[in-house]
Amino acid sequence: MIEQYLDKQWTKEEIYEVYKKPLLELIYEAATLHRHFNNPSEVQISTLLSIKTGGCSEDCGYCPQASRYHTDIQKNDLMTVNQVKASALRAKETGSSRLCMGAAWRNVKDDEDFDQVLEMVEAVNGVGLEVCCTLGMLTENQAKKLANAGLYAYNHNIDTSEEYYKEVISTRGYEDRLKTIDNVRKTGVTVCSGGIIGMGEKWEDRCDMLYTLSLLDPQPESVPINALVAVDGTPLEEQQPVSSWEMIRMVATARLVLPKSVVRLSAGRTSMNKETQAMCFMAGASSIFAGDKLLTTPNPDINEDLVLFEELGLTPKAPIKKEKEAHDVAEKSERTRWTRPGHTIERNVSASNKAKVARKA
Ligand code: SAM
Ligand code: DTB
Ligand code: SF4
Repeated sequence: MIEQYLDKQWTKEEIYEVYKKPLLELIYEAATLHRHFNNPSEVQISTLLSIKTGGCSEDCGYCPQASRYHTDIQKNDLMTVNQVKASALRAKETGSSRLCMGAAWRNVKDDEDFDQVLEMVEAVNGVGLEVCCTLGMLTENQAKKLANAGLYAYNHNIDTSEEYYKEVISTRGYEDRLKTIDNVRKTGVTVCSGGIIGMGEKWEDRCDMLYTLSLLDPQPESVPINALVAVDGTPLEEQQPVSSWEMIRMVATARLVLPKSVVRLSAGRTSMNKETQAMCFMAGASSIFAGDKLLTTPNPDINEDLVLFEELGLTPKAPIKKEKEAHDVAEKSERTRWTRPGHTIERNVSASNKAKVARKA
């Protein structure tokens, strides 16, 4: 059974067939394959830290941090290196092996803020955690600088299928996402890329997203599967939550299509009961984001998660040791032209207009 999933070049149709399998059969196959590469009792814990919150120029329809929408978040400038270090120490104490630092930026700029992020990467490395960043689009030089500072992983989600992406975001293109992933790949930094379900996409879009990830060579080391957190004020505020079965099905399909990747059960866990999460672990999820906050939205309390681990006989996975690699960085920063498709997405425009009215009131 396992052989058919190893070193496979997928077609979209084959992924559709996997996604549509009877659920229990799908879970059984995913669980079997999962055991081939992983210790099923170990689940990796990552802590998210929003190092710069809100005020973002982009129009991502799911995101509470886009300044054009009226959402109830606390904006914050870039944190200090000491604040980050203190958070890293706390994360380590509660069993995290990775700290993922997120910034509400469209792309990284070659400025003092980026220099400060490089210092943060060094500081978190010093604490003994795997360091991950998600800072938006990145040039090859910037990726190399992060690698030299000791970055372990870079998170850059493709979010959905190329086709449905155009229904969610107009201020950047799908190709920019792929280009950034490629820039990260040119360094020794591992790639974390996945997406969100529950944004109004068809089930085929979810499979097409997995198809795009399967074409990356090598495939991403980790693949976060987020369930949309529908935040008031965002264009997607009225989306109905995905069902438990859809989440389990998506995790199991990701497990089978990307056999060597770590599948991360990401945003949306506050709406999932313990049994759903247990089925996701069974179906091959082996990582979670822990801590009572994701970037801006709630997440289960760490103590609740540790109780769940105890109940299920799971243990947190230790960090992977990685040496810093030396990469030559070109003297002059390259001129990368990121795209800005700028097409009209009605629900994004309508949410921005509502925000303008709310601001005036
Ligand atoms: N600004 C950077 C970027 O967009 O690449 C990094 C931070 S961004 C918030 C990281 C990822 O979080 C997004 O690509 C998206 O997949 C996920 N995300 C954002 N808002 C979400 C929401 N409401 N529900 C689920 N996932 C979300
Ligand atoms: C990912 O795939 N999910 C995380 C992380 N990568 C950066 C972010 C989830 C954000 C959920 C909405 C919020 O808290 O703002
Ligand atoms: Fe900005 Fe990232 Fe949110 Fe898009 S997902 S609005 S780029 S913070």
